[in-house]
Amino acid sequence: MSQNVGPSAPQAEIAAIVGAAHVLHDPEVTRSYRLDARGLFLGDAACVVRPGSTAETAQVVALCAARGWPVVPQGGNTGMVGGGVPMGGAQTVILSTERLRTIRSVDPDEMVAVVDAGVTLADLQRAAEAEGCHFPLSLGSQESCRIGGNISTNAGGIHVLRYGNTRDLVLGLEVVLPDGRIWNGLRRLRKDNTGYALRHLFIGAEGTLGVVTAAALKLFARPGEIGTAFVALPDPATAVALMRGLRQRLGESLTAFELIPRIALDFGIRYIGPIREPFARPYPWHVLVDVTLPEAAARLEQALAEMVEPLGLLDAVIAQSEGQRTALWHLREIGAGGHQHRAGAIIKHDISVPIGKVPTMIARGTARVTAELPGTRVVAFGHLGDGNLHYNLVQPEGHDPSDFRGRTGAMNRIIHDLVVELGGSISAEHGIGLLKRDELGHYADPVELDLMRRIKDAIDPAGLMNPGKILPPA
Ligand code: FAD
Ligand code: 2HG
Ligand code: ZN
Repeated sequence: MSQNVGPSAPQAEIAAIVGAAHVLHDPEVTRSYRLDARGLFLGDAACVVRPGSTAETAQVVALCAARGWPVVPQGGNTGMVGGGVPMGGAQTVILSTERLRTIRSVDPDEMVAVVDAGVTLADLQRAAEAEGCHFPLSLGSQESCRIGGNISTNAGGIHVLRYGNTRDLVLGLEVVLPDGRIWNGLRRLRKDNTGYALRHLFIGAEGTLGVVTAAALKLFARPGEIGTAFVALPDPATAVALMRGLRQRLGESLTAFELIPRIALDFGIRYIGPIREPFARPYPWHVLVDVTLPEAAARLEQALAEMVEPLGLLDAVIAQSEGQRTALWHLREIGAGGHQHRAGAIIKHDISVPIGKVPTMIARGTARVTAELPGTRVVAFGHLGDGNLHYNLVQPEGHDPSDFRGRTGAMNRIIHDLVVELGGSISAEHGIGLLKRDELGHYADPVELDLMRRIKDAIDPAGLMNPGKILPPA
């Protein structure tokens, strides 16, 4: 990386705005900001700036606009698609929101929280709890990811089934635009039909249209009694039938419905450590279910008992205490994708299909990728309740990792073609960033891509805001 230290280097002028202590430019120090969470991309940047307020953020962005320096907004840098990696060259300024950490208000009457973009998701959850409320967004990365990042990726997680995506939780935004102006759209209204809903442009924009500096977010009543079950199943089709059966019996009380195959648990056991097995023998598929309603555990047990025979459920455990709930959710954590790369090279997909097509997606996708390369291990897990699978492909045992990585394009084509065939999406919750930019170019409807480019040009005509992300070069 080139170290940019001349008098006109970005860090010198930016330090005059935020103070030298809040501008990092030693390449060793900035490395963790220039490298994405998966270690796939390492970018180049002049400095990392950490403004302490919206006003400072606006001044920094205005200066960058005047000088022609690209700006890359960054929150917790936990994104899965390289969206926060600087790709604009050596003059790029990474704008970290880590000092924008004020919880401006939590109002239990309005059920609205107004927070700075750099507040971590877990801190917001705790602040809501402290006022007797609930902020339902829940992700494995919640101690590190920040609200501005959640909004900019339209993050999903385990509670979308009941509460929706981040998009559904945002009432208003404050955004520093690429020219440095502040758009104060920090409304807290449940009803507001005054023209285009501009906030939705910035939600999921992955930092390409401006820097989100604050948000007004919906809060909910604290969930009452939660019932949790871990159910063993012969196949994914039974999981889909189980969800329908639970809905019919327990209405809208389903809050989580996560699919966990045995292979995901086996990777967890191998790389994280032994677990207390919930069943006497291994089963091929499981779902982890949460329902929120009075007498939750008893009603969940009753509903499952009614379905054991007709659906052919293999076994089930129902948590009888908070400790047992935590133990069951630990199975989801160890079944997640964070350590699967330790088995060798991994090609990840984050796809969604209509829920009824999930069994076909798993069966047909597995047949096609193993025909392409026998022994490829498919780890399809995740948010089945939303039709969202993390369709991770782990290299065959003993295979050359670089050969497997070299097949990324071919494997992407197989999985994403199938997704499109089934009416799904090639990015369900992680976004496009850099990793899936060319896939978007391949699959997006040309009219949709054209509209996206026009929006980008209208809001960021100089193309300085997170260049190189989402939109493939024209
Ligand atoms: P960053 O990684 O810093 O940035 C992500 C993108 O948003 C970048 O393009 C960046 O430029 C932009 N951005 C960040 N802040 C701003 C801002 N203030 N204004 C404008 N643009 C901004 N994701 C899910 O959806 N569901 C999951 O269940 C889930 N689980 C995860 C589990 C683990 C263990 C990990 C490591 C990640 C997981 N993720 C999940 C992915 C990730 O945590 C989310 O995408 C999260 O929303 C990113 O937030 P962040 O603050 O880390 O954003
Ligand atoms: C999850 O749901 C995350 O656990 C991460 O979205 C998925 O690591 C993955 O593949
Ligand atoms: Zn996920």
